Amino acid sequence: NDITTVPTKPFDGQKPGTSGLRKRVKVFQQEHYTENFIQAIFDVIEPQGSTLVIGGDGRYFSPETVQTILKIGAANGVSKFIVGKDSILSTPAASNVIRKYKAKGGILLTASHNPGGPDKDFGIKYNVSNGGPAPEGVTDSIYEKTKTIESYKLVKADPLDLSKIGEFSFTKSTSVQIIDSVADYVEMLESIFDFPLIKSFLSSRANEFRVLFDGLHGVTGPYAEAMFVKVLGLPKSSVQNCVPLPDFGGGHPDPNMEYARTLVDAVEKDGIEFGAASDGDGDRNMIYGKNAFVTPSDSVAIIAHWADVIPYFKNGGVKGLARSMPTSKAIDLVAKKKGFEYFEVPTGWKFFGNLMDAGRLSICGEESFGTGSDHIREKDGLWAVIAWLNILAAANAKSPNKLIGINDLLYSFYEIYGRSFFSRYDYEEVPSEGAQKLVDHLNDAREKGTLDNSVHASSAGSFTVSNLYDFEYKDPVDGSVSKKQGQVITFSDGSRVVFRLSGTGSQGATVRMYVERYVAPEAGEAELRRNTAEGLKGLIEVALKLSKLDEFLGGGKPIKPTVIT
Ligand code: VG1
Ligand code: CO
Repeated sequence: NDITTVPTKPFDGQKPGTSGLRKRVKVFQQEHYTENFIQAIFDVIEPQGSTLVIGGDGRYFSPETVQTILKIGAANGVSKFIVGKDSILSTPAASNVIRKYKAKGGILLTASHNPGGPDKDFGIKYNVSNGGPAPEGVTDSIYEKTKTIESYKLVKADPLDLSKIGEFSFTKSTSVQIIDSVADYVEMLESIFDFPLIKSFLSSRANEFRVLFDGLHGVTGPYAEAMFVKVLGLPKSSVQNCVPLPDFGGGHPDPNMEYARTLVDAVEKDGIEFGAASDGDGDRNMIYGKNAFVTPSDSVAIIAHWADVIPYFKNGGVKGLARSMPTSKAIDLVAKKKGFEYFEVPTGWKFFGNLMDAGRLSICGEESFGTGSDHIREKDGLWAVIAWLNILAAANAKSPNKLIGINDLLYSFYEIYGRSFFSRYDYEEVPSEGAQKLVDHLNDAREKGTLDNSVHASSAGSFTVSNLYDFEYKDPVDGSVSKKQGQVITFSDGSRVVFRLSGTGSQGATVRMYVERYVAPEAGEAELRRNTAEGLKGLIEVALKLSKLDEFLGGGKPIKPTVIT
């Protein structure tokens, strides 16, 4: 086939963030914009003779972009593309497919939990051969290429029908295999969990323990139907909003109490014991049941605590644990008690991959509803949900008379380890100057030591600042250093507040404030079971005052967070 070279000019700002390049659809639709970024990927990865996977959450502008990737990829020497049917492969499913078929890497078309549609967001992310997000070295090189690009190459070819499974020749030297989006993923989960145990638990307690999964019209719908209805034999009513839509039905496919309203409402209305939801691309999860909410920081710690009821960990052992820096330290306590190595890495899943590849990490998570393990190199929403069902099934197998529910697992965990009250306040799309002033203010305090040992009164007693630092990470495997990964204020009682700017927004700046306060088991039941907002009230007052957040972001007036999780 003829290869055409198309002249182009660089676009500003094609810098991948925490998780790929995310912009408004309209930005990607500009002539040459998407092509430039894709060519920049091929300029970096040496694609000659390679196999690449293409997947994504099926959002608006995905099918067109798949065709663009095929044409540019064929011109750049890719031998074979493996593509999810209808351009759909959830992020965890794509990670698995890259690993299973030993591909060189994969291109994922997703902006995760950001809304989709013609006026909303699109995203492109490159994953490497271990199935995980490209490390910073690679994304930096891609960005450098976008700044000097003068042309891209493409072949002339008719659009390929993405709805037919099978292997097709696209050009003389490039073939395309369209695969079932779900089958490999289901097979993988079946090799990890104790499905006979989960099935017997769900069928024997069907009246007392109902399950509801909400796909929020993201990519997980077909995966969830396969798992819950086909594999676990639950009724069809145990899944809802499971048809993936290019605009997610107009919603915000983010599994938290704010945006997963359809789940929260249904759980409350019908008194459902176990509810769960996932995000647009299927890597996040929320566990939420009748009067029971699991913070992601607790979720990963509890999975780690119970790991040996999951066959994958029972057989392979737990090699180590990890969390992203702002995530609560609950999982550290599990590691200490059980004697596992543990790590604190910067926000974003890419930092876990090296540790896993080196055989030092099995279970990890982020406070942003991300939980996962070394079965793949992305966080995995449905994996986490099934992990919880596996744990509940195992706990109930030992308790034939009393049903053990979500709260029982939480409370028994707190009794052993104590509780890390945790919350995150997001201030979305605030003016960048204000956000920068807040960062500068904290930098200034750090340099001059003005906050050191200062005492701050609150409605819940006083807090004394013990330290203020910029989080920096040195990868223990390859020695690479990532600086300025968030500003941390610690207090003498072990409490902690973190400020960070988001790296996934598509417009303006988003400031995240993370607060954590630890309460030891000796504090007693009443204290351990308090509501999160109450448990953190005093610390939040102090955090807002210290950072002068209202002054910088609200122009002196109190400003409310857009979302509290
Ligand atoms: C956010 C989360 C982070 C997560 C990232 C990608 O990043 O805080 O924990 O890894 O999204 O998740 P940021 O830079 O906006 O804080 V996903 O599901 O969007 O791939
Ligand atoms: Co996601």
